[in-house]
Amino acid sequence: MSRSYFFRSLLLIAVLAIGFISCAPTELDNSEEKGAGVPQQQEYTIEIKQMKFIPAEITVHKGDKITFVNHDLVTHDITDDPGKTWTSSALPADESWSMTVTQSSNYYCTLHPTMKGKISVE
Ligand SMILES: [Cu+2]
Repeated sequence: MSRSYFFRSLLLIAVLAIGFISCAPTELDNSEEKGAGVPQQQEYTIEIKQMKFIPAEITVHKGDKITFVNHDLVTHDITDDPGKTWTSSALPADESWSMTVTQSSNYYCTLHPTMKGKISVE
């Protein structure tokens, strides 16, 4: 084996090794899903059944989406309590309504004020 051939081989191995090392952490990051970048929007469903919001209390992150589905035979609504700063308006049977959460809220149904729920933003 000549001296130059030996060094060329060594160089080739070094290049391959550097390539492998620089690739490896990227693959690790992808598999771990660190969530360090832009937060993903989570989607939640709150079902309205037998005059209740299910679940009645939910904890989400700002920007998450909540879809309310009315499984009852009667019309309900979902309205901020007590300020009424937002509302679904009337939600007939089998209809759904979605909102993007911006802040913690208590809410209720203006048609059946005993129906209450709570959204907490953590
Ligand atoms: Cu109602």
